[in-house]
Amino acid sequence: MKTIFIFIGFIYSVLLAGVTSTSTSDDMVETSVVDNQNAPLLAMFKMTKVNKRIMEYISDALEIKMSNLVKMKLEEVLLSLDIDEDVKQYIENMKGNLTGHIKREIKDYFDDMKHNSSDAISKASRTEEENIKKESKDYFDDMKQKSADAFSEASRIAKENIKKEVKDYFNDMNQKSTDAIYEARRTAEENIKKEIKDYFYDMKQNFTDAISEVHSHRDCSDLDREHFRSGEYRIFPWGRAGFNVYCDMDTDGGGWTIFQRRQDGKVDFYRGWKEYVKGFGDVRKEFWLGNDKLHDLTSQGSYELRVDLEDFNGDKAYAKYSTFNIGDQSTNYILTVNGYSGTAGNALVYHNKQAFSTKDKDNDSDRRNCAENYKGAWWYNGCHTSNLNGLYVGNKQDNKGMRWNHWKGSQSMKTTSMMIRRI
Ligand SMILES: [Ca+2]
Repeated sequence: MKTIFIFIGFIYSVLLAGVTSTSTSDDMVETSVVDNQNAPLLAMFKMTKVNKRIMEYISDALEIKMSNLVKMKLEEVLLSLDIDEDVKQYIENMKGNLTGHIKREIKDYFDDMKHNSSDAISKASRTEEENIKKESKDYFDDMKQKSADAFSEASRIAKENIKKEVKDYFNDMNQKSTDAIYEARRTAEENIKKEIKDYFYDMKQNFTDAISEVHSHRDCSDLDREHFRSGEYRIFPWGRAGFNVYCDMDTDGGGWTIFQRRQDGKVDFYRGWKEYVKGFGDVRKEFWLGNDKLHDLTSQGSYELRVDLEDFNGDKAYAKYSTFNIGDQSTNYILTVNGYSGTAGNALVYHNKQAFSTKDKDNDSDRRNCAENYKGAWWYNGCHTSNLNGLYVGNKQDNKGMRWNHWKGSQSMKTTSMMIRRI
């Protein structure tokens, strides 16, 4: 048993002291051991000589015993170290240190991070700004270019449109001009036609005048009735200085020289002696040719008279006298009329052999001033059965009007004409 303890002591001392073993020779082992009196011993073992059985026994026992011993001894050591407090303290210290360190490190880290970040951000910002600036510039350059292009394109399109509009405008203008020119030309043509017509009419008139002059037409009856139409012509009674008259070349065979016409009341017929002697109005419209002319004309030969009447109902009638003559001024233009025929009745016979009277020269056979009473100028007797130079009173019955008693009584006429033709 004592040997076993020696071995145990030997193993234990090896464990605790870390004693080195040294090989001497062959299988001889020399090692220091401590006995149970704590005396150091030096033991020499010849391992080949240890009984194999002992070796096994020792091995098993050692294993069990060592295991238990180590366990026990470690627990004792751990208990003796008062490990709880120490570890706690250590951990606390470590924790404190670590916390501070970690805090510092974290702060540093974040400071660093922040700094780096700031720098990064700053740098990034600067870069970004640069980039943005550049991009903006590029963008605006691009926009500018695009705008320029767009503007250029717009300008081109606008130009095209303007060109087209101008073209259209000019086409339109051209069309309008053409139309205007056409219209102007048409109007001009019409005017020219009219002017030519008027010109030829005047030429004809002048020609007629010339012919008249050459042939010394004494009145309208001298005009060639096959070649001359109704109109104004110059005649030369007695070969004296001529005057213009209106020739009716249509009615009743034509060749009639008209000396009185009324048609619308535009000319005042209530006039004095001198005017009736000289004549007034327009031979193409309303007029009295004049007593002197009537005398000159009717003294050239034998004349017939035709009186045409129309009332406001459109009724027409005529009175024709195969003898008609007007005396000279010394007779006060005395009327000679005979040989009635026609449809209007003989309303002049009552005035046969009567002098001409005006409001200012009473040559009638009545104690009254017939011209003044009946507002006319006529060969009044006492006073009248016809009054064709009376007032233009319109469609009504009035003895002061243009009446032809034997046809419509006191009804005033709408139109009248008196004309002569040499027989
Ligand atoms: Ca009288």
